Amino acid sequence: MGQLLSTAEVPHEKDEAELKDETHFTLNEIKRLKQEFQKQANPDFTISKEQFKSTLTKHVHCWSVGAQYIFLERLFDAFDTDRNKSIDFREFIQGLSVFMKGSAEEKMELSFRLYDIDHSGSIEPKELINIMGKMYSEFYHEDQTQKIKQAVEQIFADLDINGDGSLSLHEYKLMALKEPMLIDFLEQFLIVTPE
Ligand SMILES: [Ca+2]
Ligand SMILES: [Ca+2]
Repeated sequence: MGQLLSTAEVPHEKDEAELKDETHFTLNEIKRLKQEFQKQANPDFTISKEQFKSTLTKHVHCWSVGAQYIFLERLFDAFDTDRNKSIDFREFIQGLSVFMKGSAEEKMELSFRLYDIDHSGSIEPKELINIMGKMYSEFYHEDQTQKIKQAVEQIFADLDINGDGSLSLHEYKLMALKEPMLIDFLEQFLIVTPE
């Protein structure tokens, strides 16, 4: 798996069938998404961050354009699993499969990656402060920095079980039980409109 599209060419029938097996999409849905992808794609069948944003804007609901921008920036990063700053068709389909149709568990893993800005595999306080700060500044007019820092301190006091100063995926998943608001915070974007 993965090799067939690694050269980022237009996917063939067999790649589409493979993607169907790996994701929650039907073959028809994959073909339709391919057309949508193709409208934006470069000749090597990849899309840049800007192309990604304009492809997904209509699928993402947001209370403000600014929040949508921040969210799509993070989503691009989470979709770009090989971190080459472009999204190939496989990354697109695999990411969308979780985004649009993923199980609660898969969506939680995606939202973990949205917070894990440096791809270290764990969430550090500065990452939470950064994203919550940007999001809240779209929502509130006065400066929330102090409140956010306190909230993040409390989250780490509660959830950083092994005390290493970062949240592992396992610790993050416990947050769903203890601090559902923080998970909902990003997951509210993960509800997408069917076409
Ligand atoms: Ca990539
Ligand atoms: Ca990190």
